[in-house]
Amino acid sequence: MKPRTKPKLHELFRETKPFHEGMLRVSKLHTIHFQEFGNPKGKPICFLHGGPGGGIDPVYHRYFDPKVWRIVLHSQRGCGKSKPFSELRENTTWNLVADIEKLREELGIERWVVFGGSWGSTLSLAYAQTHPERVKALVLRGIFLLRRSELEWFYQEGASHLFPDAWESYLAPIPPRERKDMMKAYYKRLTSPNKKVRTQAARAWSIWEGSTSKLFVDQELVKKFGGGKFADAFARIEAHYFVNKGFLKTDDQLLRDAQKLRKIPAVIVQGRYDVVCPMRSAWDLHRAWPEAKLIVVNDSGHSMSEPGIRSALIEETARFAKL
Ligand code: STX
Repeated sequence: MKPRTKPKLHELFRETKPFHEGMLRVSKLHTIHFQEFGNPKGKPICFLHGGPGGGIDPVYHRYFDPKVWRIVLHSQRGCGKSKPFSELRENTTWNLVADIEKLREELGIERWVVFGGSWGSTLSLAYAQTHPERVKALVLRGIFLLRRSELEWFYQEGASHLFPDAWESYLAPIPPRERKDMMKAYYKRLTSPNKKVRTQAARAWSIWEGSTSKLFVDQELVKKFGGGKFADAFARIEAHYFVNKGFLKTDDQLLRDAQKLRKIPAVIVQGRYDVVCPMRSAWDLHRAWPEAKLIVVNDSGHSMSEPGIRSALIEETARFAKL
């Protein structure tokens, strides 16, 4: 781990309009929405959003210099403008990995840098471990390996000790007798035919994550997470992936398969006070894959918008522009 003696602050790049946008049919059921920003002749970079179920946001392209990069974003199955919205059928990690390949081929891109935080880091690892020859470099933030211990920390007990106030609202929709397995109890409600039950559960689940994502609670973020439409896909898709153990073969699959990545240049950006995806996972990944440079941002939590995280991501991504 390299100590960051004097971290520099970097501002986001200016907002630009996409030069290409479309819908790509990836199965009989699913069509995904994608956008391309920046320089059509630039270096391709694939942005993988979080959740799963978070969708793309207008701020995401602003982490990349539009003169240098051809920035490709898409909303994964069931979220953002992808259709059908909030759909859980045919929605697994390996479906999403296959979709990334379909999008790459559709756009005529040979190899690209892959950038992902939180669930985006999980999906980046799964993609790069399946198609290492397609990945020039990896920029990973807020590492999430989807291990049982990580899920329990955030959804069952752990983070509850740091945010007992927000935790009360997360517990509220679940009766005490069902609280032994919160993910299961939430999944049941999130897939309920009763719309009121589903909406109430989606809001509470999403607000819990929105309340804990930053070092200082950001009411705007909490509001966004509690918004009806966003919350529905975010909560349902997350809970679906988590009760299904991320569709991984073993608990430590993504960590063990890190050895497949050892020739790929990589950087891990991790907030020291990340409560959603605690640093333990970034550390374990760095131990399994010492070639990946670990940057610990000492004054940050989970969100990519934290000034220290944003700055490190901008600085480190720029280094990969020569590849
Ligand atoms: N989920 C963490 C995650 O991937 C356990 C995540 N948290 N917030 C987000 O993603 C968005 C900012 C994309 C909504």
